[in-house]
Amino acid sequence: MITKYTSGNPINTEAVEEHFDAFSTEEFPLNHYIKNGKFIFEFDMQPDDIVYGLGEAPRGINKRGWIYESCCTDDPFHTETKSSLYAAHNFIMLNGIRKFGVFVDFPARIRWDIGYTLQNKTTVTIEGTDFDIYFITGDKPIDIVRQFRAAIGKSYVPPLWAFGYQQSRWSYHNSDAVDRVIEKYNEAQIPLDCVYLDIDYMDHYKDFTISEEAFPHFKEYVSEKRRQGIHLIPIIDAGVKKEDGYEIYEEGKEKGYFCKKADGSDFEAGVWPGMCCFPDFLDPEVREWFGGKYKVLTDMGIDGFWNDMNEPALFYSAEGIESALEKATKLKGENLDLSKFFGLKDTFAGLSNNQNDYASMYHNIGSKQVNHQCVHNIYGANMTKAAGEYFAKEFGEGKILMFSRASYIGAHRSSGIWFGDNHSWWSHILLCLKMLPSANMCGFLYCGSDLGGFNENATRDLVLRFLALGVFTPLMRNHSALGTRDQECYSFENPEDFRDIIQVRYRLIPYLYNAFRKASKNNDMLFRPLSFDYPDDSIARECETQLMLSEECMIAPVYEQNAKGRMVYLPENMTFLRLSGERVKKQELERGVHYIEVALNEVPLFVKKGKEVPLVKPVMRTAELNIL
Ligand code: MIG
Repeated sequence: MITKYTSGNPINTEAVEEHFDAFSTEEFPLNHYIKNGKFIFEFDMQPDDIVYGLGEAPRGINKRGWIYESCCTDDPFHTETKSSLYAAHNFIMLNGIRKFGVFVDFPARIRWDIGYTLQNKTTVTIEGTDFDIYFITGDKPIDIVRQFRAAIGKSYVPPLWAFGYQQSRWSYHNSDAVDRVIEKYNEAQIPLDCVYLDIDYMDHYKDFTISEEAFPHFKEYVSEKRRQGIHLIPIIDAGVKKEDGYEIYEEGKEKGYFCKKADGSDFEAGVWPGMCCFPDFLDPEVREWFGGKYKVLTDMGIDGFWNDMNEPALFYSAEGIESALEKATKLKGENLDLSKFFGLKDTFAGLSNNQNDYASMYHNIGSKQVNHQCVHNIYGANMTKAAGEYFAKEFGEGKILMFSRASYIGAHRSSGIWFGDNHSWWSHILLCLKMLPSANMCGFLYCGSDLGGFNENATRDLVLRFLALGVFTPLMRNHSALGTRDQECYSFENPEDFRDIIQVRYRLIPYLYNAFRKASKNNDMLFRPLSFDYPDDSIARECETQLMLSEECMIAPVYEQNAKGRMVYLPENMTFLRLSGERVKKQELERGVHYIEVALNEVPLFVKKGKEVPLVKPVMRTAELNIL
């Protein structure tokens, strides 16, 4: 059962679709109080209780033992000591003798102290008093998730080809570079469906423009690639370059579509193109305008997008630079002692994503000026909604691939997400695994990490192991940062090993796509923690390195370097499959702990007794799969 409680005058985030009559928060069943204008609620936990939730967030599947913050943040260091990533997914669930879920529908900051200050207490601080809060009860965790998911509406389903293997890098600078990627994949006979265009395809990083020099005759080029079975997926950034004569900027300025400063002038901050203005996506008219701009690219045959920098990321503001330079000038010629030196360093480092800049940005909501900090966490979601609304109107559901970096619950209806700028670290294989079920609880089914890791240099074995997990993630994309070691499969010795892994993906696509659609239709999770399925099994309850996949499978990727395999726990008897290219090795394993060997070119998969997973012949493009 779901009960809604309303406090004050909440901003409508459109996260929840279903209608509920609201009660006053005075009746909210968890202990709560208001302090310094913040609404605080808390609950006790038994030592063995699990707390799930928060979607795309650092640390474990069990969120206990840390403070998290809902605050969409462009932070490329996903270390375990961070409190936020790019998303605000305000849903948590207690699983113990008591079971309940809580969704806090509030677009500004929330602090989740889940057993950090006091081991057995969760304290949630909502930074305001205007919000809706939903309290969800059920017998089992999955019941709670299904009810919540039914309330927030069906998850986005991408086209089938979005389940193909995708290659990205910041950046393939021109059409020759893109052609080379496709050729190399063809040469190595490694399947591929998409190649990504990062910011350099644009003319001076201006949204909805194409650099003529880098991609001459873009429309013809796109259709030529399509004839080769390849979809090109361009990036769209939230900031619009401030430049006289640039149509989008001129229109936005004239119609007053950009976020404002307190004095009514356009808010500006520096991002890739230099000074930018930021469309006020919270205004439906602005969404319609900006969403319609995607037509520039869909008219050229583009049918997939990734929306970036929409937390929004702000590198600097003119005011910030000015005061930093002033500070630096004052220090000129001085003996910089420790505090002065580090103060100076911090001043410059602190220019990006600075709270003072967010605080000077305003939105227009129903003709009221609302400070950005009050709605920060729905900005990116509304950028994505702008595009989603346009695509749905123009093409119908499920035709366009789209995923976003920033998100809020509700955006799961129109788009997927990717988990942003991770690192080529072994620990980030597990971070990806742990975010999958958490994101699924919040409605985000189409998701995945930058396979092989975005920042820093990857090793061959890391990319292979990462891909072996990526075989199962709906978004299977290898992406890496400018300046890092080449990370395409053919860049390493023995590309056949990579082919073996990626072919397994193509063998599984009909199964995975079907499981995905079922999960969307039934408000189900594609990935579940083992504790969902084996509630009385204490080892399963603790397991954070394996997941249940749909109704049939369990996955357990190898996540350590130089390991020939890993320990795995089977909560019941299962068939262990080692899949590699078209080869399948089968082994029956009993319930219990096993050491399994997995070669670098193998994908481990566990199938429950009495269940079947169909495998098809691998192909080079999803279009050859002959399904649907
Ligand atoms: O500040 O467009 O997360 O995937 O390659 C970096 C360049 C901006 C961040 C994205 C990343 C992308 C990169 N972008």
